[in-house]
Amino acid sequence: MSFDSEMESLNLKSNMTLKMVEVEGVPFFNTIAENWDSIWSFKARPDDLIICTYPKSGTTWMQEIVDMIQQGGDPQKCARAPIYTRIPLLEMCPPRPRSFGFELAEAMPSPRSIKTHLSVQLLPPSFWQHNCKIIYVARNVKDCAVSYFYFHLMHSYFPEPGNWNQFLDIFTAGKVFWGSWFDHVRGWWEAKDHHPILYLFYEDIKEDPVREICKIAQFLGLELSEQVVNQIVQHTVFENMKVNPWVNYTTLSPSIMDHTVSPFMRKGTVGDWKEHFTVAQSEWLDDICARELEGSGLTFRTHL
Ligand code: PPS
Repeated sequence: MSFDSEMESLNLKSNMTLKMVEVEGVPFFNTIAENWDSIWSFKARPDDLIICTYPKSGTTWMQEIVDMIQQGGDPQKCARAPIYTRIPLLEMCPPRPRSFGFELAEAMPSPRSIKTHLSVQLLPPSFWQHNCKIIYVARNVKDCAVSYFYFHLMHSYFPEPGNWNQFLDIFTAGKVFWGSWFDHVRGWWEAKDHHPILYLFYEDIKEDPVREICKIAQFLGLELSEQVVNQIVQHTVFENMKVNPWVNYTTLSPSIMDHTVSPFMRKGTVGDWKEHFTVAQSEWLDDICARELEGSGLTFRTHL
């Protein structure tokens, strides 16, 4: 089946479903492709902080951790706006009248934190020119795929994912929005040798949030007391984020995200993939992963 006919076979869920158009070989929402010149020419500032991930890798978790660190562990200050306004997704171009991510970012006072899912070669050059700090979070491919599958079901901009087997094929081939997981995690891993990039793993944060929060604070040049670290851990633990409207996306219209189909804060665990993968699918993806990441030194944990 050709790429185009495969895409057509992904049924449009509603009149809000966005089309898939490639930018430099990476599939995006058509609205992102149409506004690519504005995204690519985005003007960074030297004190910008980028939070970068492949979709469904713990972005929102990292956004709230970073904001809590910057607000000295005060949850009231983090309740000033929903997470997607406090730390906008740079390349997001939702249907009007909603603002585009780069417009929100342009209007923000410094210092700004900005979210992106762009792969390394597509990050606007101004961020490299200004040597902006970047926090990258990677999550193992199996849990990431499962989380992305459910996100397709509940988010109206995404097409119907088909059944799990069909989605896994498309995901593994990189024919999903924001492209190949393998290229993404590997590209950013290699970039960290030349730029100020703190490369973190979802599984590590889950295992020892205190350790990882201290790493982040150090990277940001901030000192936190033990008490503040513990407040941040408590505030950002999955069970609390799940019921926090400032981070759980329930403030978006249900016509965009339908949490009754699958909540944004779904499981928040390492190893949920075991409920979805057959043994054959798991071994198949292990082989692809080993091949795609060969020689990079990059390894992932799929259980704790
Ligand atoms: S997005 O849409 O790409 O920005 O999504 P993203 O935030 O990257 O990923 C969503 C998944 O992260 C889980 N999540 C968390 N896990 C552990 N702890 C906390 N605090 C937390 N917050 C969000 C969320 O539940 C999604 O994963 P799944 O596996 O679907 O539950």
